Amino acid sequence: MSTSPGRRLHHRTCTLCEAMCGVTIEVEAERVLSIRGDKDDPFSRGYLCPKATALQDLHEDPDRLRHPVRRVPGGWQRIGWDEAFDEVATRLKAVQAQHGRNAVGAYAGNPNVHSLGALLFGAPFLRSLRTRNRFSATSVDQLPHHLASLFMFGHQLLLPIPDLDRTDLLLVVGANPAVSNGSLMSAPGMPRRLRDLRARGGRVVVVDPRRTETAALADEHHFIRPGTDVMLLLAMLHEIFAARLVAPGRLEGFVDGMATVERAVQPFTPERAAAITGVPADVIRRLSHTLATSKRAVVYARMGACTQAFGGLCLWLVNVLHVVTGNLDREGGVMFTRPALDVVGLTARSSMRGHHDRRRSRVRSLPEFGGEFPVATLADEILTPGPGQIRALVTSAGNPVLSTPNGRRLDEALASLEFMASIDFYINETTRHAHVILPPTGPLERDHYDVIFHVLAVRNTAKFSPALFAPPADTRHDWEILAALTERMEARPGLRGRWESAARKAVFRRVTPRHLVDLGLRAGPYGLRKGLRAGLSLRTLEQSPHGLDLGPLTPCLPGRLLTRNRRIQLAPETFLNDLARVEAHWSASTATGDAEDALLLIGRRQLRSNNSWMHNSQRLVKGKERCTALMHPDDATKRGLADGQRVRVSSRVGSVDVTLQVSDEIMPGVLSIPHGWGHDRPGVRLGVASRHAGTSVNDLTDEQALDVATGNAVLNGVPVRVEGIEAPAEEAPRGVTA
Ligand SMILES: Nc1nc2c(c(=O)[nH]1)N[C@H]1C(S)=C(S)[C@@H](COP(=O)(O)OP(=O)(O)OC[C@H]3O[C@@H](n4cnc5c(=O)[nH]c(N)nc54)[C@H](O)[C@@H]3O)O[C@H]1N2
Ligand SMILES: Nc1nc2c(c(=O)[nH]1)N[C@H]1C(S)=C(S)[C@@H](COP(=O)(O)OP(=O)(O)OC[C@H]3O[C@@H](n4cnc5c(=O)[nH]c(N)nc54)[C@H](O)[C@@H]3O)O[C@H]1N2
Ligand code: SF4
Ligand SMILES: [Mo]
Repeated sequence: MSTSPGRRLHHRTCTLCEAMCGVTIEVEAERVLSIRGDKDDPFSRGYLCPKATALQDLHEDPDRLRHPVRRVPGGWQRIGWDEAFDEVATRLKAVQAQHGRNAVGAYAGNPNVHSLGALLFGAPFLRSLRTRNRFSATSVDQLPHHLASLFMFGHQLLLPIPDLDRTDLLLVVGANPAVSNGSLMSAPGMPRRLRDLRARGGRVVVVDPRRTETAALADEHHFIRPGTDVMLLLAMLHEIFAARLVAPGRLEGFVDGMATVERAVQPFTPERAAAITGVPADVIRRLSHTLATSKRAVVYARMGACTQAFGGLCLWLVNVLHVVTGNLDREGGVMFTRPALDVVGLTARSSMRGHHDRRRSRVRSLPEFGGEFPVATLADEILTPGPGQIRALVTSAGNPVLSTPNGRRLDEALASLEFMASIDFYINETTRHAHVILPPTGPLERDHYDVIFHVLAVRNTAKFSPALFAPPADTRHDWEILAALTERMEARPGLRGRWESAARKAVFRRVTPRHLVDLGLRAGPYGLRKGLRAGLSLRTLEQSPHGLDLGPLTPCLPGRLLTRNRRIQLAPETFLNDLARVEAHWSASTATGDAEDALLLIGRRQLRSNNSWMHNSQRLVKGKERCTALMHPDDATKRGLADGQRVRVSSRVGSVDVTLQVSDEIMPGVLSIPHGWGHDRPGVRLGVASRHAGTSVNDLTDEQALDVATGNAVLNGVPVRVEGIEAPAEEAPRGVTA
């Protein structure tokens, strides 16, 4: 692509979701002229979704903070960086001096993983807080995936990644990659990849309570009652054992627990599963046989399967299915990546391998995972008096008021804190409670390398994105903010303390994210130490601005296993023991029956929305109203409700008013509302988002509902009731909000 004089082209990776699309940005001076898909990016090959252009909106957004602010009566006051850092550290230390270390809590949100600086400098900062009260978005997201990997393969990041481009069968359970563009499966251009899969004779089967955008690209779709996937997966295993279809192949040489699993799944027949899931027994049998007899097959389970009451069991069973059918570590099955910066290798002997249930949370006695407690109990820890109560909080790149269950209660809890600081560039539903906000530079103003998402990608590639724009005067990157706070939190009085902090300062001044990426690349599997040929370093990577292709995934077991005996653990105790809960759950709910008028609430991601924080882009929110409740026509008729009317949806924890959308794409008995909306709270400074406020589905989700085995939140399958709050409109008003 050529460009006229004065204009230049810049290539980088889009950091908004996990797909890692290559973008080509045309700029003139400090102005973005266009954002296009980079055809020369070996991974995304020109694909882009509509969110990429919002990188420009984010860059130019007048609501985005560039300087620290302090909350004062009636508004916010700009303050200097040093003053802000000093105030945060002093206030946190004062709270700890008075109430103990654990009186300070921390919450880390999703974009931390998309920011190189935040990812690399977040851990030392958290350590400097010396608190047990750590929380993150992991426990409203992928926690069960990590736990299953930790127990079965020995490292929380040894996540089996679908070999999407070579498989013959893709069974999608509770994921909508056509919209989300894949998660724990970075694969830009999902619609094309799914079409290619079918064009080469493969099949795509979707199991989902909604006929999704992914289902529209699939061969088959089956409705499943929310929260019942565990039964489906158990029955599939039952059938595979019963029909003697077990064929682990070469895996057999390093698998422990096969007989235990066979015994464990014995009681779960397809007939029993059919009654609970709504998926007919003959379909369950057929899917099991197809999976076991396909040459190369993948079961891909994501948010719908893991943010439910048996999320841990579901992700365990998915791994087991891959092992018993021989699809783990096989081309066209699921494999482990060989990333240029190999976080798994680098942390194999550290506590970052992962751990679980080393301690319990104070109020509800919930297990930690990786040193974090379930975020569903954050409000409890703030609101419940006693030693260890959280009285001050630091949030970083997170919006838990909109993203965690019973967000309304957390909203109230945050208002009661003695002190709160947020590292974030928006004043949103969460950060409006902060006393000090420290805004980092935006995504176009900093260097980027995907430390995590290359580990999760369907192909081994590597790409370094230098900053497009120099950061404006007197702004700070995420990592500079974190380093400055760490320095101050670690500072101790006395001569020795001063010496230590000078040493720390010297280190932080020299070590930048660039250095760390360079070190990581050199130490990695393609690094310099491999023979005499020039290997990968930051410099060689920078010579390939579109990114480097390092080839397809390749088998690597048993060599890469990190379990104690270097064998796959097919039957971890935590999961085996949890099967009793499955039995108890369904015998109890058959006995009592679900409340007659209850619907089961599920979520719904949307192409032009990104969790809670991209609604301030006019081009993403324009058009018809998106935050609607989807209901099946039969359920609407039963309640005398019509498309387009306002309804009140209530759960145990609260109620919200929302516009009804009647459609047979949703299963009868199920209601779907997207998350991340609800921008009409006082004090929020998001001009565009507030005009398209919507309502927060997490004012309905229940913080008491948890996958207790793992600590993950239940965001899908929440019982709700729906009633009309006004007469059906003559003409549906939906679509006039733009
Ligand atoms: N456009 C867009 N892309 C995104 C995001 C975004 O907000 N917007 N967010 C990013 C993030 S942080 C993540 S984690 C990923 C998530 O990526 P995905 O997991 O692919 O996204 P979801 O749309 O949440 O998909 C969950 C699916 O599960 C279904 N479901 C709900 N309950 C059940 C159930 O009980 N059983 C079954 N079988 N299915 C169920 C839902 O109908 C939905 O289709 O997406 C990422 N990409
Ligand atoms: N009901 C329901 N709830 C859900 C989900 C669901 O499917 N259903 N999905 C869950 C999932 S998968 C996720 S990942 C979570 C997300 O939950 P969170 O991570 O808590 O929330 P986000 O909406 O991603 O908010 C991100 C925040 O980071 C800020 N930010 C963006 N970029 C940067 C940056 O580079 N640096 C800093 N410091 N800040 C930045 C934004 O301004 C915003 O305030 O939501 C979860 N909640
Ligand atoms: S799918 Fe969209 S948001 Fe995700 S990386 Fe690609 S362009 Fe960015
Ligand atoms: Mo997520």
